[in-house]
Amino acid sequence: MHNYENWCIFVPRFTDINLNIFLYDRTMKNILIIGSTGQIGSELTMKLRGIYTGNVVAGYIPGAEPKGELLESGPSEIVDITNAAQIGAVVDKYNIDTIYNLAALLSAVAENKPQLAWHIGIDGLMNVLEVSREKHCAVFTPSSIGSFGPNAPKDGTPQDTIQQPRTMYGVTKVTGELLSNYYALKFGVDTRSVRFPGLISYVTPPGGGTTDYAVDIYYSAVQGKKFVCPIAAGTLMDMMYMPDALRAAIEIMEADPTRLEHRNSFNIASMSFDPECIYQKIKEYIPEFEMEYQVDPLRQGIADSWPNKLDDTCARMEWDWKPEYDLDAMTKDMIEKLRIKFGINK
Ligand code: AKB
Repeated sequence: MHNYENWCIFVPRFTDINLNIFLYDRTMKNILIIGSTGQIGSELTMKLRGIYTGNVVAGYIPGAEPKGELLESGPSEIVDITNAAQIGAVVDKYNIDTIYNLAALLSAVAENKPQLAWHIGIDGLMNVLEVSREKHCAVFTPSSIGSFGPNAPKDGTPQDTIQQPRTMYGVTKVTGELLSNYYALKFGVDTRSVRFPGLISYVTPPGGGTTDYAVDIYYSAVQGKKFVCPIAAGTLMDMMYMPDALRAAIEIMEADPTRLEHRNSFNIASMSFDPECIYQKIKEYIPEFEMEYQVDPLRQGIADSWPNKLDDTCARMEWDWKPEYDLDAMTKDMIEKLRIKFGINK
């Protein structure tokens, strides 16, 4: 069933030659999500399936198979990002026009496996871009606050500034931004991206990120456990609630290309806090909650090299980006949803 609010008139560019006006359905897209069972992918795939009427294909690797609703609500296929032929075959089979490339190792894991991080992040991206060049797909590849290094301005980090990360994660993110821009300029591939902050969600836990503490802290609080924080008090980082992040990923791909002065990648922001601040916020809802610090030198080193807070003015100007959740609204929702998840009545 089509929702006619989503239909729009498409006027071909050369109207003097061909005066036909086509009606086309903006919700008709065939989408492949690479890494569909990860922290972002598991929720983004479901959200895309709720919006688009075409095939929304959940790409996964063996060992990370989709389950439950994710498996049952649409097609899924094995898609290893390091295998270009496999990506191409799935694109052909489902007539894919848009690829969400979510395959990556998060920052702390990437520091321990730098070669694999490059292989997935860059060799994999190259495969996605080549398939997209040949088969005319639009591509979303997330970047991160980790694409900045210690010599970028820490507060109000601008959209366009020095990007010299000292982590392999950051190196792959900056390289990915440049490579994606190159494919847009050189080959006209419709590549777009946002720089995600730490993402917080009650659905699928992250694995191996520097910002993961801001998810883990809610799990401990709701389950009545003392939280051991691996990040030092006073360490500010940008964070975002998953519903805002999912909306950003979809809105940037729907944005009017004639308004975009940037493509890869846009700063987006919604809240910035340190461990003490989120701890105090949770205590407003769970007063008995306790936390102690055992700083992890690897994660702390990475966090110290990242910005405190990004300036997202360009995203606001070029595609009307606007977050909906602040720390208080997120905390309320996280606690409510995790209590339901764990069957805790309060
Ligand atoms: C990580 O901590 O590695 C990620 C990120 C901020 O990109 N969550």
